[in-house]
Parts: sequence; C-alpha cells; structure tokens
Amino acid sequence: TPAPAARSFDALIIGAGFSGLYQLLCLRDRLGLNVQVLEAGDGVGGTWYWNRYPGARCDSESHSYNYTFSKELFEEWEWSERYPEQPEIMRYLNHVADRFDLKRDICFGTRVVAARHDEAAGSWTVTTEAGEKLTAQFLITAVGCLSTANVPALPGLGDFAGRWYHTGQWPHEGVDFRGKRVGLVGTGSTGIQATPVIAEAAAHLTVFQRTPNYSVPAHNAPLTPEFRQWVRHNHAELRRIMQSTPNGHPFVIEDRSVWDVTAEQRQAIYEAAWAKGGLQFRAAFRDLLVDKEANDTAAAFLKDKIREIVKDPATAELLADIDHPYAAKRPPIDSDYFATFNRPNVTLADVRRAPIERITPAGIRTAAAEYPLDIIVFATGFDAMTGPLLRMNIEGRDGRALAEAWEAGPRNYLGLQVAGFPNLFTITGPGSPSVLCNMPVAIEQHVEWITDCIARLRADGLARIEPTEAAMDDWVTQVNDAAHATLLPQAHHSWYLGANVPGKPRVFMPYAGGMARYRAICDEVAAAGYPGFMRGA
Ligand code: NA7
Repeated sequence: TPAPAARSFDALIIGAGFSGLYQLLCLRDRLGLNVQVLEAGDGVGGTWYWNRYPGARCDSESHSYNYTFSKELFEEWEWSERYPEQPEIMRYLNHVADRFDLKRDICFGTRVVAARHDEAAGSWTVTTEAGEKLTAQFLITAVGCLSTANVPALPGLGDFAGRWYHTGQWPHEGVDFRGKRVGLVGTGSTGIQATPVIAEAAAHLTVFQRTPNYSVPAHNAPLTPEFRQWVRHNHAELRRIMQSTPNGHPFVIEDRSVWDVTAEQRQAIYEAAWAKGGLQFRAAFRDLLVDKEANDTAAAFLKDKIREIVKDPATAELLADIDHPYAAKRPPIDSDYFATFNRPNVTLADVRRAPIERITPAGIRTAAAEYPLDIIVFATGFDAMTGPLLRMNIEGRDGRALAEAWEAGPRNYLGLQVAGFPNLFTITGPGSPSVLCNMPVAIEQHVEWITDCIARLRADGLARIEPTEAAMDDWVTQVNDAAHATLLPQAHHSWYLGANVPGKPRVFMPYAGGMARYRAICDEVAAAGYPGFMRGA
C-alpha cells in the first residue's frame, strides 16, 4: 500500500511550553492560519512538564512569570507564592491552553525526529518518532533552551545497582527518598534548589560539587492579598517596566556605581539586597556585571555569608571557593541551601580536586573515596540552547544539516533565522537574549515579532524569508561584542559557553546586550522592511 500523504499545514510549531502555546494562539487566532503543534510530552508545559524534581520552582517572581499580552488573563490569574512552584506553573499553562482552546491543535506524545526543507515545494516536511510525516510552509521551533538533559558519560553507570535520575526527566510519580542514601551531582540552580528538599527526606545526602556557586536567599513566602491586588491593578505598568529593563524582570537596576559609595554604605546596600533576596540582588549596583573589581565586592560579601552560615569551616571553605565573578554564571537563588550543610545527614564531596572516576554497582567512586548510594540524582544541567535544535536533525536547502552549519558554534540572525533554512524560526534560539532574561518577556517578544513577520510576508504576497550570510556574520559579531562588554565570558564553566558539555564548541551563545536593546533592534528591522533578510515569492 502507498504511504499516506503527508498532512499539510500553513505552520508547524514544535513544542507546547510558554513559546509554543502563544505562537499557536497568534498564528491561528490572529492570522487565521492552519496550524499544528507537535509536543513530545503528554501535556502542555515544556520545561515545566519535565522538570518535576523536588524543590522545582521558577527563580523569576510569580507576578512577572506569566504572559502579559492579555490584560484579562493577567488579572484573572492569582499566584500563591513569591516564586511559582512547578505544579502551579503547570496549572497556569493548562489554564491558558484551556482558556484559549489551544489543546485541540496540539498533538501530544509526538516527538519530532527529522525536519527537511523542500526547495521546489517551498515547504518543510517533519517526521515524527512514529513515522508520521507532516508538511508546512513555516516551521517554528518552540523547544526551549534547557530541554536536552546532560547526563555525564560516567563509566559504570549502566551497572549501578540503585536507581538514578536526571532532574530534567523526573518521573511523574516522584521519587521516595525515605531511608535512602542519596548522591546529588551538580551545584547549579537545580542542584541548589533540590538539595534542601532531598536532605529533609533522605537518610543521607552527599552533594558532589565540581564548581562551587554563589547563591542568594529567595525568601519565598505566600503572597499577601494586598500584593496580589496591587499586581492586578498594575498590569500596564508592570508590563511597561518588564519590557524596558535589560533582563525583563519587574525591578530596575540601580543607577549607581559600586564606587559611588563608601565601603560601609556598600555593606549596608548588600545587606539590604540580601534581605530582599532573589535575583534582585544583582540590581544593587549598575556595574556589577561589567567591572571586575566592582563585582569582587559583591563576591566577597556573598562568600562571607557562606562562611557565616556554614558551621564546619572546611565545608564552608569548599563552598566559598568560587573563582568566577558573581552572576557570570546564571546566579542561583535558594531556600536554605547553605544551611543544609549543617545537617548531620548531609556531606559535601569535592569532585573538582578528586573527580568522579566511575559509578560502581554500589555507588560513586571519586579519586578520594567510595560513596555507597541507593539513589543518584544528576542535577547536571542541559546541552543548552543548541542541543534541543540539533537533536531534531533539521536539514535546510540541498539537504544541508543544521549540525553542519553550526559545527563551529551557532550562527543566525537575531537569534531567529538561519541562512539556508528558509521559513524556519527558532524561538529563544542561541543569539537571542532569552536565557539572560525573564523568559516569558523574551518569548512574547519573539512570538510577536515572528507573527508580524509572517503577516507582512503574506500581505506582500511573498512566500519565503531567510537571512543573508552577511546579516548572520554581523549578528554573530554583535553577540560576541555584547558578551565581551560584560564579565559573563569569564565564567569558564558556564552553559552559556557550552562548557558543561564535553566536545561542544566554546561559543558564548546568548545575546548579552539586554532585552530592551534587542527588542529595539528587532523593531527597527521590521519597520525598515526586513533588511538583512531575503524575502521572495
Ligand atoms: P547547570 O547550571 O548547568 O549546573 C550543572 C551542574 O552540574 C554544575 O554544577 C556542573 O558543574 C555539574 N556537572 C555537570 N557535569 C558534571 C560532571 N560530569 N561531574 C560533576 N559535576 C558535573 O544546570 P542546572 O540544571 O542547575 O541549571 C540550568 C538552568 O536552569 C539554570 O541556569 C537556570 O537558567 C534554570 P560545572 O559547573 O560544569 O563544573
């Protein structure tokens, strides 16, 4: 029997998280296109569908971690705590999907394994894991930046007699830590969130630390009725602030230098910022991310806090032995992370000086010791930004693979489009500021820009758009220049640089020039009729 004809759409969207849901709404309900979303998970949520590890919570404050495109949606949703916990974010995204009747156009449990551009037909053909083929004029990836789990290739893992999990692929039924000896590998934002929660449940927890990290208390708490009411009445103002700050958060970075104040005043400012907590800490001074000596003052303050909190001096020194500038890696925020090392059932293992050699059937063996374990938790991060795109086997014109085009690192224009891959749009792609920004703010901008771009194309009677090589070269330079104007590239272990994945090209991937500036650049390009892009019939 002949293979069934591929189902055909105006646009295919891959992923049903924050990005995919809003992109569906815009293309289907605003432009009237025939759209299909393909989603690997069995529900909406994206990142939050998979990351169900203990303590999973967003570091953006609740009232800013939502869509702002609809005043009614914004006003009718109430968050319960200062930072939204994973189950609550799932409730929110399901609410959005139901409110706008989005689920009827989403195929769940459908993983994309290949996407190929057909030049003659001017369309994309997408293949799913089940072998189904779908075609569309436009292909939009909404696959997230932190969705390809990085499980270290440690020898012996297959022989481990206990159970092991990656935080980004957490079992839906949860994990029972009671009475168990648990090892947690990784001290990024995820490990720092999970450690205190696992420590409360487990018989014993060993945290395997390769690169120590700063962390500022989150001071999570239930939101008061007064605050919730204030948020409800200030939709326009909050949206305006979030769209004008460099990082999309609803707070403004103080316009003062570390050197404008005395040492005593500085200490008082840091104490106040510590008491306020969360990502706002880095808003204390304007020069923390551009002046190394200014940054050193924040780093010293935060290291002193670790020494103050952690009672055992040797453990405190290991935790405070941080050699990157504060916030040059994504800065974690925590609930009792450092204090957890004062618990009698928690141990810190230094795997920088004594690396993990192998997993044995009984546990983890480092160069210094053997740790018997029942459960290993890998909080080891993701093949960030490029990983989720490259694993889909995307082929552009003449069958050229994206993996080949990006062999030396990602190259695109505005983080959104790649030469040789017509009508492919990458929401929150490398070269966009998204991961340095409060994510929904970046996503709304990307989605609206892509929607306008497609609308303009159709209004002009055109069928395809892709960037020029020259525009890509220029954008790569701008991304590089923006990074090097900051201290961010000085954190050699950061996933911004791909350094956490062995063999990955060392390229600073996000655009560090700020969300507000990026938005202005994108708006200018659209207003000028898309210079840097080739638009054709
Ligand atoms: P991160 O921030 O990439 O952290 C991963 C951690 O795992 C980090 O401490 C790594 O140390 C460590 N790691 C990775 N591989 C190994 C091996 N092989 N051995 C020991 N330790 C290892 O991921 P997260 O999930 O915490 O956070 C990702 C983002 O999600 C976060 O930035 C927020 O934006 C939300 P390393 O630093 O590489 O030495």
